[in-house]
Amino acid sequence: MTQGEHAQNAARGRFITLEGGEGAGKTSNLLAITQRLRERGIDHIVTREPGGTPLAEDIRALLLRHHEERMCEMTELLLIFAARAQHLDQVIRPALEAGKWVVSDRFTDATYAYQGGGRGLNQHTIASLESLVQGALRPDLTVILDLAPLIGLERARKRASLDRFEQEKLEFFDRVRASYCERAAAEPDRCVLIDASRTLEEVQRDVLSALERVL
Ligand code: T5A
Repeated sequence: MTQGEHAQNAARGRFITLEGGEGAGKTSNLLAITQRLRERGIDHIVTREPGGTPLAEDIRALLLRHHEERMCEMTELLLIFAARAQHLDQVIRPALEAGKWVVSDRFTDATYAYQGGGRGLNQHTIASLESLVQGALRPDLTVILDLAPLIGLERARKRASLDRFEQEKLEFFDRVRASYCERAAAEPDRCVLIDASRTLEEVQRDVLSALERVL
């Protein structure tokens, strides 16, 4: 790396993502992260996927809504990456380049878990789109909340009516979970797997300890 690239890298904000199955507690734990960043005086933005910009939120609505026509797996995958391209262009890259930290509720690990593990799409296809849309950009830290799907879906069910993904069969979510665990094991420097079946306080304590890796 040249001196200029070192300086550019040092000035760039950090990119943190939260992942996990349905109702694993991403949104609840995101609050703990942003509170800690505020306490440390770190300028940051909070965003989510699919979504994060008005156009990408429209794509999110299309993805989560029930349709009479079956959405084929490839359409779903391309819509997710279309939303991501918009999100990266409008929100994530500009923030990181301005030195802000970005905390995102889900990112591409969700695509590997849901479209790869859950839907059974080829990992190489996902990896090609990841390179095409993101270039070399990857999160600096990914916190994966691990929870038995039955518990997560029960939590999600209590909170709101179930969307198109949440109505999948339990086996789908078992594959999603297994895929997240595989990713955590394959990339231990970036990913931290946290047992989300405990109390929110216990989970938050581990999430904040994982955050120390990048602080
Ligand atoms: N998707 C997304 C893909 O298929 N591919 C992709 O590439 C991407 C990016 C929407 C869907 O999109 C799919 C996956 C999703 O199905 P979403 O809205 O982020 O993504 O996903 P959801 O899992 O639906 O988000 P939820 O808001 O339902 O779940 P969270 O954020 O994980 O959970 P949270 O914090 O809202 O908590 C749920 C409930 O549990 C309680 C909370 O108070 C809340 O009521 N709770 C706890 N209760 C007890 N103990 C704890 N430790 C608790 N933690 C939270």
